[in-house]
Amino acid sequence: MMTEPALTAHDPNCLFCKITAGQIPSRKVYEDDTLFAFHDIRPAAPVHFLIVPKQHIPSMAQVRPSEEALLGKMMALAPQLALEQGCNPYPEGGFRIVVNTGTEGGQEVHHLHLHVMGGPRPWKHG
Ligand code: DGP
Repeated sequence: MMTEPALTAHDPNCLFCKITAGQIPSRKVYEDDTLFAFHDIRPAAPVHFLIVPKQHIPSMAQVRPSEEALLGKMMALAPQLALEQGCNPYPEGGFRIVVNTGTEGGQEVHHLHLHVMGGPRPWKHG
C-alpha cells in the first residue's frame, strides 16, 4: 500500500501557524481541535474571516485524499460562522468563499485558508 509522506504539523516560520498557536494575536471567531477561524486583518467585505486548519497544509495544491474530511469540515463550518458573524440569511443574504492558491492564484500566506466574505454590498472587491 502507498503511504503518503507526512506533512509538517506546525511550521514555526508560518504566520497562520503562529496565529493558531496563539503566538500572534488575532480576533478569534472559532476554534476546535482541528480548525481555527479569525477575522481578516484587511477586510474586503463587512464580514470577512478566515477558516484555517491547525495542521500546516501550504495550499489547496498540497491537499491529499486523507484531508477530504478536514476540507469538508472547513466548508461545512463556513455557513454557520457566516450567520454568527452577521451575514444575512440565504437567499437575499449570503457569502462568498474564496481559496487563493499559489502566487498566481493570489495567495500571500502559504497556509491553506478559506476566505469567508459577506454582508451588505458594495464590497471593496465585490
Ligand atoms: P491570501 O491572499 O489568500 O493569502 O490571503 C491572506 C489574508 O491574510 C489577507 O486577506 C490578509 C490576511 N492577513 C495577513 N496577515 C494577517 C495577520 O497577521 N492577521 C490577520 N488576522 N490576517 C492577516
